[in-house]
Amino acid sequence: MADDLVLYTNPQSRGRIARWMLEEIGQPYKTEVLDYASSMKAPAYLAINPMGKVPALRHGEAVVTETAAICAYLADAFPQAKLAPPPGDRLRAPYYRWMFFAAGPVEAATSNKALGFVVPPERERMIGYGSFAQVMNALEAAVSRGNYLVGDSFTAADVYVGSAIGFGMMFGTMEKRPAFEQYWQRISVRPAMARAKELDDAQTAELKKKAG
Ligand SMILES: N[C@@H](CCC(=O)N[C@@H](CS)C(=O)NCC(=O)O)C(=O)O
Repeated sequence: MADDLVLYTNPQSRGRIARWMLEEIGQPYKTEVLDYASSMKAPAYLAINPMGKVPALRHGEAVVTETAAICAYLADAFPQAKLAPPPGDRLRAPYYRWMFFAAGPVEAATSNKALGFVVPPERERMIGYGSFAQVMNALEAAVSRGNYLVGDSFTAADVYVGSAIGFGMMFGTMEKRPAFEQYWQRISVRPAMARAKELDDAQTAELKKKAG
């Protein structure tokens, strides 16, 4: 149907972030679970995301990939959920700032850390994230400003940046600074987060059962 929302995902992936965002939005959506070894690289899915990666979101005819873009798209497509400052509002500045900061510098710094790659100090100027320590310090200041990243209400930036922090601490790619732990505790109590987790955990169990 014209306005159908479909989430292409795997329950053990960044798709968990997109699902959390969908649960925050509160609109009905369908889920298509893809398998890492097969359907994610099959022509039918490559036509949706040529990267062969999840998550992806279809909204009618529109397709959006990249988890941060999915969160931002949903917040704008469903403004009644009040998960983004309206276009033109000055709060769009911190909203964009932290969303892009997490999708760029944070993602690159934590991935490189996981691979054991350290930027040589003399090359920090040309690397967009500078150093891992600089990224962590900037992020710590951002989450220490108030309860949320943007103004005084929860937004899609908290879903995306918060997930980077929460999952990062869980997988050991993010430092467990007290400010990160306190921020994660504040935002991970959202009922939408609990619903998303329950759905993804159930799907994980189902996949494991199928695999034997
Ligand atoms: N930049 C993408 C990254 C997506 C990504 O790497 N997804 C992983 C799972 S978390 C994946 O689909 N990997 C499968 C593969 O590359 O074969 C985003 O933010 O959505």
